[in-house]
Formats: sequence, C-alpha cells, structure tokens
Amino acid sequence: MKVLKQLALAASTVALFAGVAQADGLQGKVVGFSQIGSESGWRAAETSVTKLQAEERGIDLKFADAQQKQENQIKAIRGFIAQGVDAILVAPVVATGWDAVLQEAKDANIPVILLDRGVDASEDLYLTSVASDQVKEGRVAGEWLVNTVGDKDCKIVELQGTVGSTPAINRKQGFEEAIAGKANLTIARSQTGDFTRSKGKEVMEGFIKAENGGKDICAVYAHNDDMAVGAIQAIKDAGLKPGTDILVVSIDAVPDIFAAMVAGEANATVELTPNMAGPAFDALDAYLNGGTVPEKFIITESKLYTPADNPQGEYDTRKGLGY
Ligand code: GZL
Repeated sequence: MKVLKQLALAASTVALFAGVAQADGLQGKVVGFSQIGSESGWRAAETSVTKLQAEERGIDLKFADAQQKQENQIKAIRGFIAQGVDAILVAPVVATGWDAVLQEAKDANIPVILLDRGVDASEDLYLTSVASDQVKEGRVAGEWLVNTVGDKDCKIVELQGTVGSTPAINRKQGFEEAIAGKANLTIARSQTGDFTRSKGKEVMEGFIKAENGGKDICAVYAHNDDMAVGAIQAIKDAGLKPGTDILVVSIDAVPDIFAAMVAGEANATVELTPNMAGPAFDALDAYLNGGTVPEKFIITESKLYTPADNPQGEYDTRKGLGY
C-alpha cells in the first residue's frame, strides 16, 4: 500500500509540475482580442473556443466585439495598445486598411496574431496568422459539384461572404478554379450575403425570382453554412426542395448544416475548425518564453462532409461547442 501511495504522490507531482510548466507559458499574460462580431454560428464558436483556450492557459483575455465594423476593430486595437497588453489577436473583417494600426502595435512592441482571415499588409506587421487555406475550401466545394453533376447542365448561384474579406475573395477564386473549363457549369448570379443567415435568405429570394421561380437554378454555392441555411429556407418558401431541386454546397461545417443534411436539404460542406486560438496561443507561448519566431502562416485543415458522413453524429459532436 505504501508503494502505491508513493507512486500516486509521484504521479500527482509530475502532473502538477507538468501543469505548472504548461500554465507558466502564458499564465497571467494579458491578451486583447478584437473579434469581428457574431455574424455566424462559426464566429460564435470561434469566440467560445478562444475564451476557453485563454481560461485554460490562465490568460487574462480582453474581448472586444466589433459588430462587423473595421473602425470598431481599429479602436479596440488602439485601446489594447494603450493598456499595454502582452499580445493582440485580431480577426480582420476585411483585408485592407490595417497598416497604420498594426504599425502602432509594432512600435509598442506588442505582437499581433491574425485569426481566420488575412490582411493586405506587410508580413512584418504581425507575428503569425492562423487560418484555413480558403482557396482550397472553394476548390473542394467546386470539385464536389463537378463530380456530382457530371455532364448535366448546371446553372449556379453564389452567395459571397463579406465584400473585401479574404475568405470571400479566396473562396470565390477556388470555386471558379474548380469549375473552369466545364462548359456545363456556369455561375449565373453572384452577390454578397455578408456571411449572415438573414442576408443569405434575402439574396437567394432575389435569385429565385430572377431565375424562373428557382426552376432554372441547379445549385447554390454559399461561402458559409449560415448563408446556405438562409438559402434553404428561401428555396422551401418557393415550393422547391433544397438538396434535390437545388443542390446546396457551403463551408464551415456548423451543426445546423448537418441538421439540414439529415433532413435531405443540404448536400456538402467543407469543415473550418473554430479552434484558431489554440495554435495562436502555442505560437505566442513559444515566442514570448523561448524567442521562437513562428511560421508566418499556420494553416488549418479543410475536410469535405456529405450526407454519407454520418451527419447526425457530426451534429451531435459539434452541438454545444459554442456554435
Ligand atoms: C473564414 C471566416 C468566415 C466563416 C464565416 O475563415 O472568417 O467568417 O466562414 C464567418 O462563418 O463569418
């Protein structure tokens, strides 16, 4: 019995030190987080995961929601600089207009890490960026449609993300690359739904009106699942069957798109992990405590899901992760 107790004590001591060593990384550090807003289920999940990751690491996270306005993000970042935080996370709503404020952070010697979107600014103005390969996401979505329709003529309508954001630019590029050279596949209409469910529904209603009550539309490609879910409602309101009359392909892999797949109303989604903060905090830890300069771009995985991939199970797994 004595030996068992000694082993248990040793194990708990190791765990404690391991815990302390892990916790010492960013324990007590103050990190500002300028979040875009809560425009989509995925965005809400990213916020929840970031707060959880910070809590687990003993980070004092200062959170600022910009309601999708760049001026609010810039104001928040200036506030973080004035507070003298140890680091700043930014999910940049659009690609341009960041040089000045990022330079101010650099002058204040505060490392900045970009989450889930990119910026058109000099790479020396941020420590690293954690995001998916958004061109690949668009390509995977397009390749799925090419493989699904074969030689059949297919008129596509596209719901773009936020104008000027890197995911909207890149997902459009990737999808167009995938369907290039396929004469039977054409994008007839393309408009921004700003990554929101309500705008996605509204724009899809316009597409349906313009395309013979939707009867001429073969597929809708939405840059995120929230706009796809809005489009699904518009298709049903028009008396058509989403998933069969009009194919639905999108990106994010949020629970509600899997619920739509279970109902036979959605056909494909490309997964985007909401955990961008984990790799970001790991890179920050190595940089602040070990002087390790991270890769400039940390790329997260993109995986295709269809109704063949146990959508009910995927729904159950994701539900409750903050979406
Ligand atoms: C993509 C991310 C996008 C999501 C949307 O990396 O920025 O923003 O796909 C969210 O759901 O609005």
